Amino acid sequence: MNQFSPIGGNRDLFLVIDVQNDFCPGGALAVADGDAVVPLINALMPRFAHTALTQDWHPGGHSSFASSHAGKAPFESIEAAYGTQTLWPDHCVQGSAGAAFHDGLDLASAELVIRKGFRQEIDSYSAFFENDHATPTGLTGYLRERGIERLFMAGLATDFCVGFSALDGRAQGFEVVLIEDACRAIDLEGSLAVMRARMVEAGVGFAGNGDL
Ligand code: VGL
Ligand code: ZN
Repeated sequence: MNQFSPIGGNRDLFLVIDVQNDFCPGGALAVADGDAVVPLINALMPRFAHTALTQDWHPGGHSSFASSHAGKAPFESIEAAYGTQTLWPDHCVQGSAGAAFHDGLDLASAELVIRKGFRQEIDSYSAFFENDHATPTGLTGYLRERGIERLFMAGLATDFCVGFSALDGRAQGFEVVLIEDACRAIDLEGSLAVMRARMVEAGVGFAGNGDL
C-alpha cells in the first residue's frame, strides 16, 4: 500500500547523500554493502523531476579525522567546541579518488551538488547544517526558492549523513521520506537504531523502493 502521493512533481526533490567511493567497499570508511544503493538510486532518478547530490568534502588533516588527534583512533570521539565528535579514518579528502562519486552513479540529471565538511574545524553530516547545528550549507534557501516541499532521501550512511539530513529537513519544514532500501548504515554501537527512532519521532516517512 502506498501512503505517499505520486512522486516526481515539481515540488519533490530526490536528495542523494554521499554515494562516494570512500563509503563503498574498498573505501577508507567503507559502509557494508554501500555500493548496493547505486542501482536502486539510478533507477529512481528518472522518476523525479529534480535531483540533488551531496558530497562529503574534507580538507586534508580535517578535525574529524582521528589522525589529526594524537593518541586517538578511528571511531573514538573527542569533545569539540560544538559537542561530541566521532573521529573517522581519513576519508573524502577534497579532490581524491575516495571523494569522487561512485563510478556507477548516474550523475547526469543532478541539478545541484552540495559539498559539506570543508571547514577544517567543524564536521558536517547533514546536508543542511554543519555539526554545530547552526552553520547553514545554504540548502534550505535553495530548496525554498525553488518551491520544493518534499524530499526523498537515499544514500550513505543511514545513521549519520542521511539521518541528520532527514532530521534537519524536517526541522526546516520539509516533508521527508527516507527510501530505506536505498540506504546503508555504519551502525556504530547501535547508532542505526538510535537514528531510526529519532527519525520516526521527527515525522520522517519511510518507504521501500517498491512502494513509490
Ligand atoms: C559520513 C561519517 C563521516 C556519512 C561522512 O556520509 O554518513 N559519516 N563523514
Ligand atoms: Zn566525513
